[in-house]
Amino acid sequence: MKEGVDTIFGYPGGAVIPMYDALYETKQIKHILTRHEQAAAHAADGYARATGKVGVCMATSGPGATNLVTGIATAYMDSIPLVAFTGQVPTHMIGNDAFQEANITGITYSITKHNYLVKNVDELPRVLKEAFYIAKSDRPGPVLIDLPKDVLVSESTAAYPQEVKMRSYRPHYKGNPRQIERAAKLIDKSKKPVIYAGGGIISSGASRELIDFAHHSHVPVTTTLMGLGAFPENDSLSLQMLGMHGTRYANYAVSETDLIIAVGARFDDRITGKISEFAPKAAIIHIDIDPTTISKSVRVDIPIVGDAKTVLLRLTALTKTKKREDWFKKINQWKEKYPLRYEKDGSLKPQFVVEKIYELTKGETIIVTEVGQNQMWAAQFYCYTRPRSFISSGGLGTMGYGFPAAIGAKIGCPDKTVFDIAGDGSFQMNIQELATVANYQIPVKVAILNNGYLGMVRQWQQLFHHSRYSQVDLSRGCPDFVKVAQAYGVEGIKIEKEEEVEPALKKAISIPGPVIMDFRVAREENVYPMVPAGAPLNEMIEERLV
Ligand SMILES: Cc1ncc(C[n+]2csc(CCOP(=O)(O)OP(=O)(O)O)c2C)c(N)n1
Repeated sequence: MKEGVDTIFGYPGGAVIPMYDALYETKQIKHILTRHEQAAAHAADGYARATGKVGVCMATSGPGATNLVTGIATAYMDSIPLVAFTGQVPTHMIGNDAFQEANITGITYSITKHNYLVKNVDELPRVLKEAFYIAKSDRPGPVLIDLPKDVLVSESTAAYPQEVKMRSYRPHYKGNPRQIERAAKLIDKSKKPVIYAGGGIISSGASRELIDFAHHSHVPVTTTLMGLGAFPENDSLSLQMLGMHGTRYANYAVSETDLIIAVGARFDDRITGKISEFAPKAAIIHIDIDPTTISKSVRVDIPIVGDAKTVLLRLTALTKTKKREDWFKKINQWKEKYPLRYEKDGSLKPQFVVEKIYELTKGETIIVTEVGQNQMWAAQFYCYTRPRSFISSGGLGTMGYGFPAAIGAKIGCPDKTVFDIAGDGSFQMNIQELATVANYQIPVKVAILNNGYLGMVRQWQQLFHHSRYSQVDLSRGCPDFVKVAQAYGVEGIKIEKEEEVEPALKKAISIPGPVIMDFRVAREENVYPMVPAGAPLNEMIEERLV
């Protein structure tokens, strides 16, 4: 309560009964009982991404704790602020292979920003204060607090600290002024600059500053998957997403640019393509709050360790206004020649479904995705204009993330329409959460782009393994999703033709409760453009070329 927590997503068990006992009478904190601990972690993560607050989840010792692991790793890879509470066997039994004992601090060592095993109840107030501070400050991330049962039932008079005192943890927010001046000079000199913006813009709350800087200095902006929404995609300066399934014009611009201004992005391999040929003509300015990301995979000319918001404000003040007409002429030619597109052949295309969702939901909507082709189509064919409007597992690529994360997003933002754009494979990974949406009547709208395949894997097998479709056909054994939804008391709609899409979506939006939509889409549709793994960014393949 002292940290402003209003919701905990969790699942009880023996070791955390004292925590659940305390929750029994608490009115200030709502507990959402998921049907799997993995879903509790993803829901807390979705809540954090949608609201900007710290997400909180809780599980019992042993299997409860290990079930959180995928969710914690997902949050870690995408720098999402999370505090995970786990129960632990009593302190005197730790190390004895006690019933439901797992060394969860050891297991999560490499996927948490920090973790604690609390052995004395008097440490608890300090640990709690630190955990929330560490989770949300600097480069955010998950923090785990392991609580042995005897500690949970002990009493303490230790006061809750007013502030955090940690000598070894001092985030740098301002950025080195001399480096910022050098960067400004380079930007003024550049003829063909590109801003490459990542999720750091969103966690720093720096969208406004990014828009102002880009317009002031007249620089085109491409974002990563994590950065979608950080810069409005309907802005004339937007190149939309870059990388493996980015737009042709973003990838061409990055391959041609003489200056990359990377902000809150980490040069992930899905962005750079063949690293030795990434942005071959460019100098690189890298602005990031985390010094360990700098020059990690790509050589950087001007590193600036600092908060995106603060540094962008300074850069706007220090740079001149420019036109860069030739550069934009070229970019606009690419945009005209190579728009995102798909073949319309009368069948129900997944891209069409995403376009329709956009048409009907622009505005106060949050799009959450699963992983695979559905995720890429959701990224490509919906136009994101606001931060925190696109929620997806980027770094870890966790199938099963979307549905529970959508639950968390909706709990955090009850006034927004929340869609989970899903694949049939991913949805089945946390399908049990139908019980959670039914129980609390959480009005999440799930649009399953049902191709009966593990579509993204099938696409790779088709393109790079001579169409040898090995273990990707989900059509046999696929349940009737409408009937499954109905079995949980949730509304289900099946859509098989283009003309049914709009009425179905309108109906789903108008229904006050949760809805599952089963879109039977063209089975072998592929995501294009595509940079094959290990190829340079400007070597994209498209349908008509393969
Ligand atoms: C937990 C997990 N297991 C395996 C994978 C590997 N993987 C990536 S995409 C994909 C296929 C996803 O299929 P589906 O959810 O049906 O979506 P589609 O690609 O068809 O849209 C798989 C298996 C993964 N990302 N996550």
